[in-house]
Amino acid sequence: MTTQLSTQQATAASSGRSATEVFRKKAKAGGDTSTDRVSALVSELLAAVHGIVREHKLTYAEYDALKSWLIQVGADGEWPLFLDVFVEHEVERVANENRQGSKGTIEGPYYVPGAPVLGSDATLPMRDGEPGTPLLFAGQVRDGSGAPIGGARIEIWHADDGGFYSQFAPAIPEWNLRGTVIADDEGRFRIRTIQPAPYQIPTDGATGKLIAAAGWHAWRPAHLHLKVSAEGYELITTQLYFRGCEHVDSDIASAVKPELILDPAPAAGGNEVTYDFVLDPAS
Ligand code: MBD
Ligand code: FE
Repeated sequence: MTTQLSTQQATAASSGRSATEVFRKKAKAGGDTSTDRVSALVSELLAAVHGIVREHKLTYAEYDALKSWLIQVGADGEWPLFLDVFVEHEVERVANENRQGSKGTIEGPYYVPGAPVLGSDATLPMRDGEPGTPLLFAGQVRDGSGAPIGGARIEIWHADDGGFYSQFAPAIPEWNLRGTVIADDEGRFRIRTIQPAPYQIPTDGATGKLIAAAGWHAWRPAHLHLKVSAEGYELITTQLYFRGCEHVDSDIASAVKPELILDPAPAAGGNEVTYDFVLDPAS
């Protein structure tokens, strides 16, 4: 259960500001996009907008509402959240369409590099009496021929039993439910954690207000985030979901794929599930 205090304090402004700061640290503006490509991409985006204006006879009141909303997305620090929820899934599909190994999906706004390094038989950092159903998540990392990849890195991060991420909601220890697990010589890992709760887009920020105005729901199904990597292989960014869990068929971020749904089995003292990763050779 989440306390009333942390529910009230996990505001759009607190999570959005952190997500914007984290993104600025990793992003290099500009990249290597040529002038021609910038011109083509921006022209087509604007032409699509103009087409919608004509087709729906957009009013000045609606145009002003759009302007206010765009200004508010920035003020709330919600560009990472908005874009990762509504756009990243298509970028990920295109980027990984030729992948042979395990499926990936979107990264989302709440990854932080540098989580504590743990051995192959790991318990994620968590608070005394961390609420939630215990989960043992185990598996093996292999290449396309089935050979184990010893020493593979499994970075894992996920929300707590209230749906909150450490570093993006107040009063949670810095690396809570985040770790960098190093697989053993046979590529195997065992990770003890708790099952995350579904994630609700903050209702007090620009993204949540848009969702409410459109009459949509604001939920992502419960999920584990992972980055799996090894020297000489392509890194996979992925998420795993839980069969039968709420919103698994209606993710607001459109990031669920059938291959990414786990079937945990009840065991003594919690749930257990296995999942193996297959990495492509580095290109
Ligand atoms: C999340 O937890 C998430 O994973 C994504 C993609 C967007 C918003 C919140
Ligand atoms: Fe998430």
